[in-house]
Amino acid sequence: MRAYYFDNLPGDQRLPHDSGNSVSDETLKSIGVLHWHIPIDEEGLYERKVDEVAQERNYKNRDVIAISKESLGDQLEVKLKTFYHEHMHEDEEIRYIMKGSGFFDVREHDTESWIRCHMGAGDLMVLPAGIYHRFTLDENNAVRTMRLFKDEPKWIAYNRGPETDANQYRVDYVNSLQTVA
Ligand code: KMT
Ligand code: NI
Repeated sequence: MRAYYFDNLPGDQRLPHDSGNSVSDETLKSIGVLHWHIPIDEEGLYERKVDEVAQERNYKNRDVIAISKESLGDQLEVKLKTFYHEHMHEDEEIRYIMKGSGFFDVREHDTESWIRCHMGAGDLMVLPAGIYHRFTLDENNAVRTMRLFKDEPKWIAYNRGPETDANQYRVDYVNSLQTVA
């Protein structure tokens, strides 16, 4: 996974938009974003390693979704619009890329900059509850992702606005950042 500051220039969301400024794991960690790489191997050893992370972090449920023209047809563009709208969840967002690739953009709270994370097969990422983020496919235009959840899945995406700024999960997230600084 490579992380860098988004360039904020106009152009298709699927393009890299790479400003050339890389973002370190330390910076990602400071905003609560964690990631691992568990290669997808033919013997299926990755499944056990994903199970280990899931067990350690108490993720009890999971599913696999495909985001592609093939699987979603005309709904692909609709779905992509929703995913690319800046939002938050009241639970961690855990994604393990099994095939294809895509971009997770996360908001750096201090600077309001977008950090773009390019995720490919084998990349596993955890976004904390309350972080503002968005997702898009890249130019390969297809991804197969495992979604992991603690207990029952909380599907709701809250689009950013005055209400989400006051959401308790958002407030807790912002407070967690201030204790580090
Ligand atoms: C989300 O909530 O942002 C998503 O689930 C994005 C799609 S998962 C590749
Ligand atoms: Ni999300």
